[in-house]
Amino acid sequence: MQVEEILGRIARDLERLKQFTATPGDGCTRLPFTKEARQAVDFLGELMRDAGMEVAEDAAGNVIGTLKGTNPELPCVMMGSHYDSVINGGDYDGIAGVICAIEVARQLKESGMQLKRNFVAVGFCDEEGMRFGTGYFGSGAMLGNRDPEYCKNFKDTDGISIYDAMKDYGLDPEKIRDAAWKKGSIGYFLEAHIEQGPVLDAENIEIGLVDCIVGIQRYMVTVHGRSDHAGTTPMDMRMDAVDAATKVISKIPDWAREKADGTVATVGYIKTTPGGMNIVAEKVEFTVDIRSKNNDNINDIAHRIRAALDRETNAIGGSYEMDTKLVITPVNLSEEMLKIMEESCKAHAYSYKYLPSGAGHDSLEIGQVIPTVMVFVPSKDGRSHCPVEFTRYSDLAKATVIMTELAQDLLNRD
Ligand code: HGY
Ligand code: MN
Ligand code: MN
Repeated sequence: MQVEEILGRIARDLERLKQFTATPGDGCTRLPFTKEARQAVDFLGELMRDAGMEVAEDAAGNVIGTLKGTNPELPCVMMGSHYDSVINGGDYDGIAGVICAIEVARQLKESGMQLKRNFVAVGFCDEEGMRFGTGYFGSGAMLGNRDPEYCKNFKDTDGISIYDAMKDYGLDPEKIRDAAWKKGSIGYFLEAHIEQGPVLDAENIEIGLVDCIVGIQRYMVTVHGRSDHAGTTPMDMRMDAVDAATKVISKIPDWAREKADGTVATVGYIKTTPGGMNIVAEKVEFTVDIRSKNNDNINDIAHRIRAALDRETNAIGGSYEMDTKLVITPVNLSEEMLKIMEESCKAHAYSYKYLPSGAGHDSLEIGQVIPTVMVFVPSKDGRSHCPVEFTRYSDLAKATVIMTELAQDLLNRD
């Protein structure tokens, strides 16, 4: 199969998937357990069936296609990514990796090669955590790390819990544990993904071989003060939640910069209540997202945030909560599988580079317990999580070629 033909099918499928968004004309918004998610899952199921796969949707909302091997009792080779997106995001983040997995299945089928192990292509539900502030829901459920209590604990900004959103979508959250695979039944996990950063594009490199993925901690902080009249309340009588919160928020980026090793920290969401121009704010809610290859750095910044919140809320006579949304440690990916793909790159004369991932992925969750590998393709100007996100179909096709060769190697191991 020529790269051009692979490119054509990837382009056809991704162009169709671009239509499944809640914000047409303003990027991709495909949140979990929504109409757009249902449209994408149904279409992915169709593609998997057309590729000769047995298709199922599991109790977490993942869509799973299986190409049967001769020894299905052997641990499978799984490949996939997520079909959900951020709000007003791009058309390639996650979903391109799901399409690459289905294209690998087509390659395997068309090669006529007898496969010992099952090849499993997966579209994961809610990797982003955009709607409920969490992350890795589908891949976490597949590992047995999600239960009905978890589903009740997290709510979206409309106050709808994962639990209720699943019921509205047609899933039974009480059965979420059914999504878990038996320990040892997944032998290897592969993921193709856009880089979402500037490195490959700036250096004109076609393939990124990802050697590690940063750890992440996410928090929702709520600072409580007291609402008062903005004009008549003297400054030393105020319990201004914005005064306290901003003194903490303004320090967070510098605490990350001080690490000087690629550690990052972001406050992406801030909300004041009641939010009136002439009212001293009684409440501020803000998110924190801390990432590093060095887990001690993440813990240190989280600790410094807590200490600053103690200090600044005491100073106004207020209080705070710092709710943990996600804690996941950094992961090193499989050197053996990376080496096999490095040889493929050389054989096909694809330019390549080893690099870390500053973005989390389903591989971050799965790589904690299963041999995992990721391949990046360039993101134009390094832009992602925005409507201008762009990746060439030809780069996705090249990633598919080397991942098919890796899959063929793994699928025939005893
Ligand atoms: O946030 C991330 O790193 C990824 O895009 N979920
Ligand atoms: Mn992603
Ligand atoms: Mn993303």
